[in-house]
Amino acid sequence: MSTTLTNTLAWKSLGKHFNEMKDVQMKSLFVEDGNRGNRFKLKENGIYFDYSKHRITDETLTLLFNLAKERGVEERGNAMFLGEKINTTENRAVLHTALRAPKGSTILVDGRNIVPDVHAVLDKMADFSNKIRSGEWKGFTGKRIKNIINIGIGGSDLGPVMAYEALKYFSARNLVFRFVSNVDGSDFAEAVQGLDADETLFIISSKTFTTLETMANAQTARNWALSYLKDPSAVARHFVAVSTNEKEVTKFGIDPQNIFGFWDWVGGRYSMSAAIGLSTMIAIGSEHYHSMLKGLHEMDEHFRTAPFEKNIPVIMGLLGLWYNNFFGAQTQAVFPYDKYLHRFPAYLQQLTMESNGKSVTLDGVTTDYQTGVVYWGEPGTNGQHSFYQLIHQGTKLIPTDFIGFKKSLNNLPPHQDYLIANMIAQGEALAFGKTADEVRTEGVQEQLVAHKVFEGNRPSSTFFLDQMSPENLGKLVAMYEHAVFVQGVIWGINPYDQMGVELGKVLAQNIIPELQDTSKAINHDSSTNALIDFYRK
Ligand code: G6Q
Repeated sequence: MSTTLTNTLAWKSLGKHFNEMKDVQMKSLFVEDGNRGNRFKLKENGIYFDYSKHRITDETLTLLFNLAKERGVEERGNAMFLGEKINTTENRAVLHTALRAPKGSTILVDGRNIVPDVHAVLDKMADFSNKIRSGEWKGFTGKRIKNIINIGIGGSDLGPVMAYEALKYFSARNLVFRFVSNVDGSDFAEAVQGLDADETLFIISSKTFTTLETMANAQTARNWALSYLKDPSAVARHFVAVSTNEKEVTKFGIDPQNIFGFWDWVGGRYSMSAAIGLSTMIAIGSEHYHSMLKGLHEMDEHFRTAPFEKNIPVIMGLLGLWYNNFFGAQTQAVFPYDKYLHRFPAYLQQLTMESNGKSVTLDGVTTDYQTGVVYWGEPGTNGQHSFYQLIHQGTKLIPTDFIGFKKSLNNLPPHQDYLIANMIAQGEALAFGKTADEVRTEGVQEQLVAHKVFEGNRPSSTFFLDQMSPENLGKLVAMYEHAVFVQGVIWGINPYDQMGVELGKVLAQNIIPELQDTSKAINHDSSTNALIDFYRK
């Protein structure tokens, strides 16, 4: 990349345009164009995407699209889909999109078509899932499996948890699913409460099979199971692994037949549609799982082929960048108005922040501009009764994504009307607020008027879908994945490595022996030394 981002023509034009836009009120934009709510919306791929409540005009969008062009978003996207090694710091292809490529398609990595490999694993997962769901798979004592515990962390946990919760409605209700991620022993202790080892299956999900937390939990699970089942050969009936490290998995005692593999071209946080989704498939069955893959693939195709003007992830990514880099917004809120999506914001935190939380470009230069924003959120309407106050009347600008469904999976009138009315009302209130005059006409005492004014002009997007389903979940996930990609390309950073996670891991390894052996000399800074000393005593 020869020109730095801030030297591009498009960036400079956006800077000038920002000066014209920074005080423009959305209210005026809606008055000037009575059709704005229809013009700034897309209905693509079963998603109604309303982006009219943003501080943008047609010119803003044109300039943002120019920026995307000048930074090579399309070319880089093609390179990703074709399996070029765009994760340059790790010299890897980035092909989570291949995980949902239809049977029969061709994607080459180092000259090998990887699509048949992907489908072989999917078939193996389906076979295993069917056996667990039907009771054909028996535990060591001959009982059927009733409990499934996924042990994994980060990308090997957040996707499976989120997807299980999101698709619980479609899950086999005779099976219990629990997830252990934290190295805090309480996580494991609580997960096995009330369960019998001879009815429990552990899925050890770890790409590397070396992660401290997962290995500690896997070992504890092994001890827990064997304290009841006694015979080490029971491990083969109660433990399976999802990993790329066959050697370490086998050492652990897991039958090589029961390893579900994936590849180095799938990043952890992009792996929920790889074999890391095994718990999801056991929960919802292979057919529903394939519907989820279909949804992911449809969004991949939309992103790959739609022109920028009609491309949901492109517009999302650009809007985020507009607020982050020009308005100085620090965070982005995501509020799903659907209880099943309650872990979606947590999932997105990793996807977005681990991907774009970088301050060095692909060329190794420190950026002179802001990159990844802080993602956060909770399901609506709960958030409305807590932190929404700050978004409405606080001093920070917080662009917000609302996600809702027309139909509830649980038809209990009038709940859905109440839920969706609230979602729509929040976007309206954020954009248009309430003026002092409007407050006065309500007869509010003069000394309280200022307190009851809502400034408005606070941006939001609304994503409206038909109903929560495996396919729609797939679409939502891929939509955010590609929006992250768009931003990463424009910022010129690598969304696919995570060097920042490494340092803490290394330092913890140094401190573990110092906690365990109190005679060891400690040579850290005075704060770290004192903390270690406090724990030792
Ligand atoms: C994700 C990260 C990270 C990773 C975990 C677990 O993109 O790389 O969250 O998923 O550290 O790693 P393992 O699957 O190797 O245990």
